[in-house]
Amino acid sequence: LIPLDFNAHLTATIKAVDVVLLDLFGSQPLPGELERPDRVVEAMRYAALAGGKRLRPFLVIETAKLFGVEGQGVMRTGAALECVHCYSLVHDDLPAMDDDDLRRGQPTTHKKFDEATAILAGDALLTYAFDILADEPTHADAKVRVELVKTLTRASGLGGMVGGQLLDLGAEGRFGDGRPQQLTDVEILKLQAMKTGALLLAGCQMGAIIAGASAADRASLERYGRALGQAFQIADDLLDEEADAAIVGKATGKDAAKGKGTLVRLWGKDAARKRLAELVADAEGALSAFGDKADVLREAARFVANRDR
Ligand code: GRG
Repeated sequence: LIPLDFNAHLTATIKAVDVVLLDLFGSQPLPGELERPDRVVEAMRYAALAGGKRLRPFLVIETAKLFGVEGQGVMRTGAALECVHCYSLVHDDLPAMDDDDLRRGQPTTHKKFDEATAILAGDALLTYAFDILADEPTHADAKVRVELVKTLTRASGLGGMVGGQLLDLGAEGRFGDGRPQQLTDVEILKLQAMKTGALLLAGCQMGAIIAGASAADRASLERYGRALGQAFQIADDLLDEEADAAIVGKATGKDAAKGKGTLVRLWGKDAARKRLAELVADAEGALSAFGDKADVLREAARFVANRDR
């Protein structure tokens, strides 16, 4: 079970991250910018501030806290990562991708505004993430800032989230003869590690980088991040299965095609739940060097596995 104070902690983090995002999405141009057109600023705020669990910034904040590091730089790092996550959701919802009308219980950005504005708001969120990381208030040492930029680029780009999204669309049959492919579990694990795992792992890596963690501590946190990423995805797929089962007539069309590419479909729900429990245990075990200090991250692993949203 997730203790109540974990939920309270997550809620406090959501509020703190929102304050930072709101400040970053001001309408005053930064040096070098000529103007921030209101419509894009409004769409960025809409996309990034309308709900969301803020799991990725939470990982940055809690990972850095293990080393006693808190404050503006950590918050900006978490906010930058959340900008990339929010951009991915805006673009994923577009008609050319998943074609969704609702996100976080509200109209998707392209429904609320229009497709062109949603594409541009996503682009602006993505590019701004790297501005935030590269700017001095994030860390006094330029080498640390470059490492943060590099880590986020690799997690979100070609060999990370973008590549994973492409593999996913391919598996749904979007680029070939239109038939969904039945992936093996190894292929599913790779796709998911890229599409969703990479940003969660990046949260742990970036928290460790900004805190100046040792190579050994970074390796432990990466093991934690990888297990958490897999657990997140299995939990997400179990939630999707439950949502599908609740719909009379079961999933059809694109949802049925998506289901084929999940471990839950391949292994069955019971085996997936068993694997989920193993992953939580692995995530918890990866934190043994940090003792009690890492209890919040242990609870985060349980939260990710047992969440209902
Ligand atoms: C468009 C390049 C590009 C990539 C999109 C992450 C992604 C790739 C698409 C999202 C599709 C999706 C719903 C995947 C399932 C896992 C996932 C990322 C869920 C949303 O993340 P949460 O639960 O969302 O952390 P909140 O709303 O809490 O921020």
